[in-house]
Amino acid sequence: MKKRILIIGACGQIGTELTAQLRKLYEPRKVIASDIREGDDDMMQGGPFEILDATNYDAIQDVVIRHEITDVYLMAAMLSATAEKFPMRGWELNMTSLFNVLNLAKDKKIEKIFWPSSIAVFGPSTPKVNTPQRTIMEPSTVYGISKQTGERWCEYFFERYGVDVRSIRYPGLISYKTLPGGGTTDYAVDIYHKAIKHKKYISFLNAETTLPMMFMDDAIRATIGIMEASISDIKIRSSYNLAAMSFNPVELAASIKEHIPEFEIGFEEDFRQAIADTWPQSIDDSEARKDWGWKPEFDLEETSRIMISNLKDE
Ligand code: AKB
Repeated sequence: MKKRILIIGACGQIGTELTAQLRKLYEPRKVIASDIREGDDDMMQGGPFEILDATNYDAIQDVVIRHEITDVYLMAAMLSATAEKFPMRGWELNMTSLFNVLNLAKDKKIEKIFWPSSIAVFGPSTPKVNTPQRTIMEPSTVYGISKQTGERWCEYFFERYGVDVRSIRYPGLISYKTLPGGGTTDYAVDIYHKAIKHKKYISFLNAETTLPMMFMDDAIRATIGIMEASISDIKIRSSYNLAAMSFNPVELAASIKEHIPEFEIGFEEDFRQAIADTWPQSIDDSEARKDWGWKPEFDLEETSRIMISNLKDE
């Protein structure tokens, strides 16, 4: 098979698991991982690896040509909480990296792009419950603005130049294998680690903050699923809504207590509360289900069971 894959940002929360899964599905020598710094032993020994700065067009082009890359998964990004601290750096990384891969595809150097968007594209004026695919979008965070702008550019490059770019709006992602970095939904991973270590967690989001979330295996399946879907099934070229479950910190704590009865949660809001307050509580993902057969497999109960049993063994 001619397909040769490049993952940019392979050592991050999603990139690590995505790379491992792609190396399982395809010949590992045809799955090239890359990041700004080296990854762990599995990453470095599981297949080819390149040090790559996602904002450097020439460097990406060089890797693409040398490895005869057809498909790029662009996973490098600055997430919501960090981007609020470094707005211009967040904008620069998130936009320049996207333009780099869009332009490579426009110039026919690659065939297909996956680019992640986020529920952060929505804002305070968006309907919060069962947020539709198409609705009011006035994001108020740097990260959200970069993702919404990115969606517009993806659609533009598809309409104007025929670039085959595919995207999903990730909710908060939960995994026991990798840690998130710099997001607002990070609490939903940290809470499991603290529950096991200290039987206590202080949440930086308040008790009422319901957010859309997903277990990582579902997110990886969706990511590879949309890339494998037939081109005619991809009807939306901005980004697809995607959903699995929604919960607030109290509901998450209750599901942890099923396994660790002594577990307690406390609350100390920080600046991330204001970010979370602008995001939807739940997402209508019917278009993804209809167009390319998306269906989540993991709910909160199953997520907690898997998280706790795996983290306990560490
Ligand atoms: C974040 O919290 O910034 C991310 C996201 C929802 O895109 N996890």
